[in-house]
Amino acid sequence: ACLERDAICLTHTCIAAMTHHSPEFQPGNLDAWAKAAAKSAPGGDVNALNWLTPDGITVKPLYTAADTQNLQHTDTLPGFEPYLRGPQATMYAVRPWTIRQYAGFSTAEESNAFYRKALAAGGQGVSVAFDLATHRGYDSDHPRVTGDVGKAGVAIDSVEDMKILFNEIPLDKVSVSMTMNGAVLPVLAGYVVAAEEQGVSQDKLSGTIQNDILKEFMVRNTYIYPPEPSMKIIGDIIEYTAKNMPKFNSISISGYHMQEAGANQALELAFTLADGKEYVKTAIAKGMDVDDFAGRLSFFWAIGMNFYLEVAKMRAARLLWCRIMKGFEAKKPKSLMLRTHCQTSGWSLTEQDPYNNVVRTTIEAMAAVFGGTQSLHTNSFDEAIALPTEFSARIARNTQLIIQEETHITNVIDPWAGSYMMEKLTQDMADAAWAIIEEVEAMGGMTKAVDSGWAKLKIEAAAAEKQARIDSGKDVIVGVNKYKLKTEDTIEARDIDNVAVRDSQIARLNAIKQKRDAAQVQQALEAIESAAESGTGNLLDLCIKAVRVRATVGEISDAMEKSFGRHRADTQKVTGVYAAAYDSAEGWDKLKEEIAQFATEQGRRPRVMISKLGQDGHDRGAKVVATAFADLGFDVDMGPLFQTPEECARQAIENDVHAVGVSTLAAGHKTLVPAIIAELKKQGADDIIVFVGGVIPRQDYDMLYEAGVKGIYGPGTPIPASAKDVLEQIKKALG
Ligand code: MLC
Ligand code: 5AD
Repeated sequence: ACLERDAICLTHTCIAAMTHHSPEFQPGNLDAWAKAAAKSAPGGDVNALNWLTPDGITVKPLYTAADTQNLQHTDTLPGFEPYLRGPQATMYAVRPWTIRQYAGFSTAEESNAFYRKALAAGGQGVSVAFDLATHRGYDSDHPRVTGDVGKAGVAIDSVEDMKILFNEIPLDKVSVSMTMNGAVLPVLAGYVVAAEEQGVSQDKLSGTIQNDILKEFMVRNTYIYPPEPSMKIIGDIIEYTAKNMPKFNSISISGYHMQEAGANQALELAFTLADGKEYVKTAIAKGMDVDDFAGRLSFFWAIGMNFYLEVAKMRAARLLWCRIMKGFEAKKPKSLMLRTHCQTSGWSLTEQDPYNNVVRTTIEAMAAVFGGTQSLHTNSFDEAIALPTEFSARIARNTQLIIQEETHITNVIDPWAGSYMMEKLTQDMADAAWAIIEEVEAMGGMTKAVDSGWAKLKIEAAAAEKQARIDSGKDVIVGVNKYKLKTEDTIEARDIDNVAVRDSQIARLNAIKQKRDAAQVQQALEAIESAAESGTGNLLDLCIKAVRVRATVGEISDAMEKSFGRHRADTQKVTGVYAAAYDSAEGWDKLKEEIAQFATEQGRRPRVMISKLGQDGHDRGAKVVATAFADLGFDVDMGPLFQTPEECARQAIENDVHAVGVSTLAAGHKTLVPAIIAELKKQGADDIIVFVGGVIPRQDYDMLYEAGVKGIYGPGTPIPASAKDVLEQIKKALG
């Protein structure tokens, strides 16, 4: 009788009651429910209510005890193997996660002031964002980084900058995360020496260095050296920290950037754990005992809008890592438990109607917390526009404080446990990821999967599919492809005076170079160079010595580059994926026809070069645009990463393109875009038009148009719309 009433009846209590009392509703006998549900299901088919996720997992409208009958993990406890329910026995009931907001911009002084204010206002840990020049091992005076210094993070050239960065932040008490992968040695060394000069010894330092190079080759792209020497560096860091810095996490194995680049949750989970396996193998190959270092390996997930799957992913991650580490014969509990940081998804946030982002971030933060994170960054609502202002950073931080201190969510450990759905999805997610891990294993491990470009292409294909689903309205984003505002208010955005930062950094660099003992610096750099060459000696140890005598980030990086070389990536791109997933033929076919017609009239297809300028390695957008434009019929060249405006102009001219499209996500546009236009002119090709896409505050549009830009396509622009506009602009330029 109960089942003939409405859906509200199907609450957990009701189902539980029915399971006990109603013979027609045994877990094994769902026919009665299916019949009742079919009455209101589309086409009378309950299966039509299933959702097949991008991970290939079927999420059903109803889960019952039948779904959890054969699961093995369901009666485990937190703080015990396989740690699925959390690494600590008490979790947040005793100590909530660390509120650790990632931040850094312009100078060390400004960033230090920001950290201190944040700590005073409820922040609990520090997390440093470095500028792209630092990431890539260039001092601020290097000609390749003119547009990047101080932009996407703080500029650090030497230990003097580091000392200012951590001024009055007691490094024996406050744990510090540093997101650094390329120039990981000089930066970690700088932190160690800054602490030393603050009176804090290495054994007291607690924190985390990202130090995860494999994902850089796949997605984040702030590598310096080729894979092999990069892995050697990681081995040296694990070795040194295990010996001298027992409280310091030697690595933060990151899936975050994979999801940001387009990966679904199963891919993110699988590739990240597979990366973890490679690092374990690297350290073991150095002769280390697994239990001497594994307890300080940590992880990092992105948490997007796919609420249930994100919670399931985090639970599955702990289950699988325990399984993997047992495979390495790890014995200590700390070696078997996966501890993680999470960051809400930047990609999920929109430029349009930006206060909606507060809501999105709250939902994502809840998923991270229900998933049992150890540390969390919540993004600011102006994410898709610029780096956070004081105001937006406060709201982001308060989102976590409110969850911690107002909701009582922290009182219960792993509260989703026992949910039929959550337990089943946890298993489904674990199975989906494990299948990918086995596929990677069959290829010879993640280093091989990365080297061959396979892993990167898998993520790029997922990104192109996702974009096509959004552009054709299948995936809804409120305020972007549905419920759009007629007019958008502009909001205040942080602006960084890149020229002033660069000038002050150069002045400080020059002062340091005058004061230091040049012979000592030379000697220390030579020691690094010869260790890099011979493969003997611990590079972190040598870098710490060099930093003490005031060698700079750029000099130390150069010393190693001499024998390691600088990595150059192939630019492969996927094809056909966007078109296949784009589900709205109307405008698409018409545009394809127009492009074909252009080719007939002009004797060749419209040719565009998609470019990344400066040190900005975020290439998801560029790759998605390139593949979609190609699917539409454009002839597309993909410029290599890290071009200078001059190199980009030269390549555009050599390839005889009609247009250059600059993709910019790291705030370098005000310097780099006018520079490419000037270079094209200088090299006699001002007939090549320039358009720009990416994260660009509205406030900057006018100056870009005045500089000669023909089109600006912010986040959320459907690709067919930008493609049509580019085609029109090319036609106009051709007269
Ligand atoms: C915690 N503790 C408990 C407890 N909860 N003890 C008893 N009972 C409980 N319930 C103990 C822990 O064991 C630990 O001690 C100490 O308290 C601190 O807790 P933690 O849980 O380890 O937290 P934390 O120190 O914050 O470390 C979290 C971490 C770490 C392990 C995930 O690696 C970390 O902070 N990562 C942050 C990474 C980050 O911010 N990255 C930013 C990337 S941004 P003990 O002694 O056991 O250690 C980015 C963007 C870009 O990458 O630019 O692309
Ligand atoms: N300060 C604060 N947050 C930053 N992010 C990147 N750089 C900074 C910075 N300097 C955040 C954004 C981005 C993610 C990678 O990290 O949310 O999406």
